Amino acid sequence: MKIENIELRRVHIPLVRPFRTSFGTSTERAVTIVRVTTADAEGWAECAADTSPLYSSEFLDGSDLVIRDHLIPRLQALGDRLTAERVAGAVEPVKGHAMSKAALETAILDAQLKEADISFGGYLGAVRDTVPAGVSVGIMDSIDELLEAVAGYLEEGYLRIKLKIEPGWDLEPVRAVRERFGEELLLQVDANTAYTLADARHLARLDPFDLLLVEQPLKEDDLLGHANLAKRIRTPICLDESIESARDAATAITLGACSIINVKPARVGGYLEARRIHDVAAAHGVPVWCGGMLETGIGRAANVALAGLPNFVLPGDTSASSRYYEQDLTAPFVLENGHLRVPTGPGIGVEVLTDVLAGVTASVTDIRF
Ligand code: OSB
Ligand code: MG
Repeated sequence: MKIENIELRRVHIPLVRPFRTSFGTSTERAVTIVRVTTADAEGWAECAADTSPLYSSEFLDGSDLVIRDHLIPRLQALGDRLTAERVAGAVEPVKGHAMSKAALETAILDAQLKEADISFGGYLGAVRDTVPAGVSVGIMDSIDELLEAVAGYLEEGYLRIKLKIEPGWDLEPVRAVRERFGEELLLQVDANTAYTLADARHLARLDPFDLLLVEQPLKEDDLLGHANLAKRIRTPICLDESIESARDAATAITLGACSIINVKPARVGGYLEARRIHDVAAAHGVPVWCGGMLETGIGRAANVALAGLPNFVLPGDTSASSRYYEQDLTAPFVLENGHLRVPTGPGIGVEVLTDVLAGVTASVTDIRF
């Protein structure tokens, strides 16, 4: 495949409401949109890195530099042998920077699939036309505010609620949501590494609320801690930040550090590694679900396709566009009976609204290939 140009475009899009996690509060999504141009196609992707390195060590300004100065030159060195499948190998000598690598690989894959007239879902092996949607609900100022937000999401049809938790905002919000919305509600929590093993007894107090899972309670590098915690609480442990590769997934599962995995293509370097994690987990009988990084429609389209694979058996954080943005960068993803439709067109299967994109663009860097 012959690439002519790669455009890196920084955009800022306001969130419909602030999103607070144990590591910080976002009121807008800053994102780098990657556009790969070939003779016959245009490929799109977004870099999920945040402006500050709080979720992981990656951050957006660093990511732009890594893409420009360290990743793209390695792809240029491949010459005509460049394919999406060869991207990960070519950039492997660069340590870390999974989100930057994922953005490049995904944009190239999108262009490649468009040239071949194949959809992401078809390429990855999706077996569903629609995927069940959950929603990730941020930490709020009060329980009343939380209950009102959850009620609104349930009214819209979301099939599963995930509450962000941290020390001081855990048992009470979970109890309140469980009491108000009943035991049938699919409910889970995400701590984003906010606890330590010393909190095991406290976390065990979540057990009576029959949560689907607790996501990433401990530090990302504390697999043994998670394995230990798993023996001391009944709520299944799901890992997010800890799992950066299929090898990590195999290690974590073997150690007993998790019994469920949140698969985020951005966190693991792209959709090819994400699919390998899906496969490793399936081989171990470990269910997975598709996480998110507040993606625009560009990233969401590919995530929804991934969530169509057979072992994505739990509803994902793949919410409708309106959960995040007043105006998305693509036609909005909308809930249909609590589900999102897997795009069927070539590549990511959605058109980028270039006028909208232009309106939210802060800067553009063109890299002739
Ligand atoms: O930990 O899953 C997370 C958003 C940004 C960074 C980390 C996380 C999240 C979410 C929201 O929980 C997922 C989404 O709706 O895209
Ligand atoms: Mg998470």
